[in-house]
Amino acid sequence: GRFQTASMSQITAGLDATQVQLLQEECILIDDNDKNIGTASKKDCHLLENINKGMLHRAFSVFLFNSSGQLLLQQRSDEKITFPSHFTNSCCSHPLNIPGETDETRALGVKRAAQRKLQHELGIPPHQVPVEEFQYLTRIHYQSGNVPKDGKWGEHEIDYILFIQADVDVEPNQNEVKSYRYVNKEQLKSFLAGAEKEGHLITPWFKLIVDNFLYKWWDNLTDLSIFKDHSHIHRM
Ligand code: DMA
Ligand code: MN
Repeated sequence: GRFQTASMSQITAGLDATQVQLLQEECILIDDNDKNIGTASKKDCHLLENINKGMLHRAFSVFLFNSSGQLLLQQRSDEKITFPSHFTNSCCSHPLNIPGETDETRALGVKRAAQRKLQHELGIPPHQVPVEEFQYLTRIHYQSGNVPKDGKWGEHEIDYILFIQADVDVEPNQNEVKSYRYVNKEQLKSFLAGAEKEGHLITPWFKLIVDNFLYKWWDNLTDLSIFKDHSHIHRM
């Protein structure tokens, strides 16, 4: 076939065993229009060798706000294979090729995956983030090599942006999450402005979303309907 199927344990030598296990997850392969065209392992989807040949998968990014309107930021664990130790939005991952998560009706598949990963990464009980409470804003198509640059791993996704406002109990899974904090707009702006000087790494997709969309959406948490765009995929 067109893509490499990675099987050599050499590729994952020295990486965290738990994170290597998760590379076996089955992601959803898509074309440029987000049409489901098959499946591939999380490992194959994130190898630059495949990405450089056009392999593209479906993903989501959750922005969780508490009832005071503060955004939950997470710092990825040092064990993550892609973008370790980076600060980013509340939770990101992929809908999997499993019953329920391939469902494209009202983006139900990605919403179910979001609920699953909020529990896995942050210990948030699913009943505190009901699937019907997620608001699907739009989709972003982007690509990035890993940081720190390892020449092996990267991202190439169409990313569903999901907002949810809920007061939740957070108990981080330390293999996934190094730290978390809630920030208001001013705190996020000063955190990002000082990040380079302070040595804080920020994920590329979070930067893109902040620079292009976040604040205008954040200003309208109580009525996001006019911002929802389910037809256009933003190429970034
Ligand atoms: C992948 O997130 C999704 C985006 C939008 C970058 P991730 O690397 O946190 O996925 P996972 O938690 O499944 O490793
Ligand atoms: Mn991905």
